[in-house]
Amino acid sequence: MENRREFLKIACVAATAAVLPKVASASHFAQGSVPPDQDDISTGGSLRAHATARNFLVGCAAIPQKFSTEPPYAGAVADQANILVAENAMKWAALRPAPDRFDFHAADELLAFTQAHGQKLRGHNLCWHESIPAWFAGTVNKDNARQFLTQHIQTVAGRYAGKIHSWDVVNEAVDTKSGRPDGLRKTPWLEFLGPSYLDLAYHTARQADPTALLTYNDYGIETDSADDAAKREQVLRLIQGFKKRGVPIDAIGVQSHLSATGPLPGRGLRDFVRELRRMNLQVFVTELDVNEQKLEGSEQECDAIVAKIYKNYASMMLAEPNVTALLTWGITDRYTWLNGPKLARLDGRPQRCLPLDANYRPTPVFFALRDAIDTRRKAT
Ligand code: 9MR
Repeated sequence: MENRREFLKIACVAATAAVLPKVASASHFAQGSVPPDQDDISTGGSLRAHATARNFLVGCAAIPQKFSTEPPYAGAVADQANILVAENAMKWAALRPAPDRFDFHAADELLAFTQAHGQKLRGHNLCWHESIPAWFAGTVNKDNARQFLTQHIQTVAGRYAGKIHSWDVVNEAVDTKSGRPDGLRKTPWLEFLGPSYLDLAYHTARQADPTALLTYNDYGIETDSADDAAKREQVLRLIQGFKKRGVPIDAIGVQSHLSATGPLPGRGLRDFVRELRRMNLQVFVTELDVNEQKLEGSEQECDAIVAKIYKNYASMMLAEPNVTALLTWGITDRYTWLNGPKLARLDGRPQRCLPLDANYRPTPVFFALRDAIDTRRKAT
């Protein structure tokens, strides 16, 4: 195993050097030092190096199955991130092939990768209404739901205890359109266990891994639209309830799936982040990307608009001291859910929504993000 890892490490660096002539390998900056002219990418300057020099966490969602089959992918993920999260490998659907069986293969591979490359790892997620295995519907019910939820959290969070930066314990539990006064989403967990399933999940996670930062992660809370403002309010109420009841919560994940043609984040989110700071909570930008599906214009024009949204958004968030991590939902346009069947651009061009394009070359998003990271004060 050790040899394989060593080989992978070397292969990754070599592949990256070959494919990414403009972006230097993170190994050049292993000590966190940044080259003198950070704007000259021909002399290096990965997102990782810039973030590390500022004690900031930058990273992306990763697909561990690609590490061994696609060295440039592994190289990019190693070079650009000091924190990773599994795009899918730690979800119930991936970990639970059968009610009585766990499969940690891909999740373990991701952990090994982060350890080999000196990166942190986020856990995503322990409790969600999506990505549930097919057997769930016919197996989990009112009588055994508590047992299933606690056993899952104990087993998964327990297995990785001490090795995870933060766990998205519950994902997307709020739905202001559910018609419920408490704004909770109607999910199987709510149906079987009532609202207390949330407290149960967080208490169980804390017990299973006392060192991971316990996070509540949600979307639709970013912009100044009335819908997003209402959902922020509801999330805040949920978190205030946690605090009041002594439920362990350390951070909020703001997913940040933005739209180039929709409302944009602004003062509402900034005030929300500040309110969370007063409550002693960290904030992570957990799944940043910009959907340009309906954006008209040439590739260059669209790139510029998308990059500007990244720059403004990341700069706004990084100006808040309790925002301590930013992850994009993928590293390369080659693998993004936004190029999936329902979200592809209407004109048939691929979306260019991530720091590296489909051939692992830096896009304007890369530079926008790096500039935003540079607005954070350097660690001394
Ligand atoms: O990008 C993920 C996609 O590959 C999966 O099919 C999908 C369902 O598990 O989840 C996507 O990631 C979602 C994340 O887990 C939670 N927030 C929204 C993300 C995009 O849908």
